[in-house]
Amino acid sequence: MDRRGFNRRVLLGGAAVATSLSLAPEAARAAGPVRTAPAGGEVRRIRLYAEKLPDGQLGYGFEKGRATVPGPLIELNEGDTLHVEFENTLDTAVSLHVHGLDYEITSDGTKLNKSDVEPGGTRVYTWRTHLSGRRADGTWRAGSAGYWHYHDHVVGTEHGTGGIRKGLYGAVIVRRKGDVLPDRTHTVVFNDMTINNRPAHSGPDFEATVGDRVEFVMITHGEYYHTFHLHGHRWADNRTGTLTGPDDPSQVVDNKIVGPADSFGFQVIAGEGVGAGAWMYHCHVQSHSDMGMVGLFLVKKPDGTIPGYEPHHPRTAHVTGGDGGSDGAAGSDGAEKVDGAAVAGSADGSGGESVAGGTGGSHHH
Ligand SMILES: [Cu+2]
Repeated sequence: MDRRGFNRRVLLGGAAVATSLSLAPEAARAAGPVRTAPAGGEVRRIRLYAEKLPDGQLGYGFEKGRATVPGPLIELNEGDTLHVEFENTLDTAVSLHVHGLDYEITSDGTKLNKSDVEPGGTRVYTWRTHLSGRRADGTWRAGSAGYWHYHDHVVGTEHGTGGIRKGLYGAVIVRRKGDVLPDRTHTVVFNDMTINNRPAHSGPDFEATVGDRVEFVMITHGEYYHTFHLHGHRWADNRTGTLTGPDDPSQVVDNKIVGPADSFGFQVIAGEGVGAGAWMYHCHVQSHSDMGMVGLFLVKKPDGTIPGYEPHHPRTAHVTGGDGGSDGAAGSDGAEKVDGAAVAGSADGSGGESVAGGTGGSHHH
């Protein structure tokens, strides 16, 4: 059963109990069994397109005409191999370069070794992942699990400066067997002075209901250093963002400094211990937040309301046309599952439509 559906059922059945507690009701809601990542080892194949968007930005998408900024989320399990059948629909050469995963030089995605793709051309990029283990010399080799990302390395300059600036980037998550799976995942990219290439002061905003297990992948690109801060929620500064036990020495933070090409991720229980609300997230470099590097984590009560939140807040009045959010609702925020549970597409911040099908991430406007 869909975990979201399961949660809702638990919530409805247990509402009387939950509201009789002085503790936040979400505690009861989050207490259900968690889903965890399976062992990897599969070989998967997806298509990916580089496209020009109507507003002049550039994006990656799983289907023609469906490109988004950020590009779709790609999820793997440690041990998986992914063949990306990549097509360039642009009028300029473009590429696909990934961080953190294993690839041969022919899948590097750079001009240097001619692993880019000319206009109209195609190329298969192959990414592999591996489990952690001991080398023959006794030293420890890290596994591939982590919050990683992909981007163009060709447009504009030999480093893809122009492509990244215009939106050619996306998140990759490699999970280890047993990692807790979220109800949904959002990609947040601080790119120069924007979030997900959106206009200043226009989010993206992300919706959740109290008790949802929400995952954020945070990536930084461009020219500047930023600090990512989320109100009302904290995470562990380690691989998963989650403590492994009471003695886990990881620092618990609600703010993290990030620079170009950094990436990290974490999961929170929406509103845990603090309840529903329009929780800000923003760059905490003061001038950057003042210039509009701010979005909202809209945590709703089970009845759909958000205390103290005016959906037509002037903050969203800056949004004009095309990319959604002008009604105060979150941008398209589903981490829709396609191809089984392996690859998820998200259209965070683009206001694009959701990919249909699958069992995860039901859209809930
Ligand atoms: Cu900043």
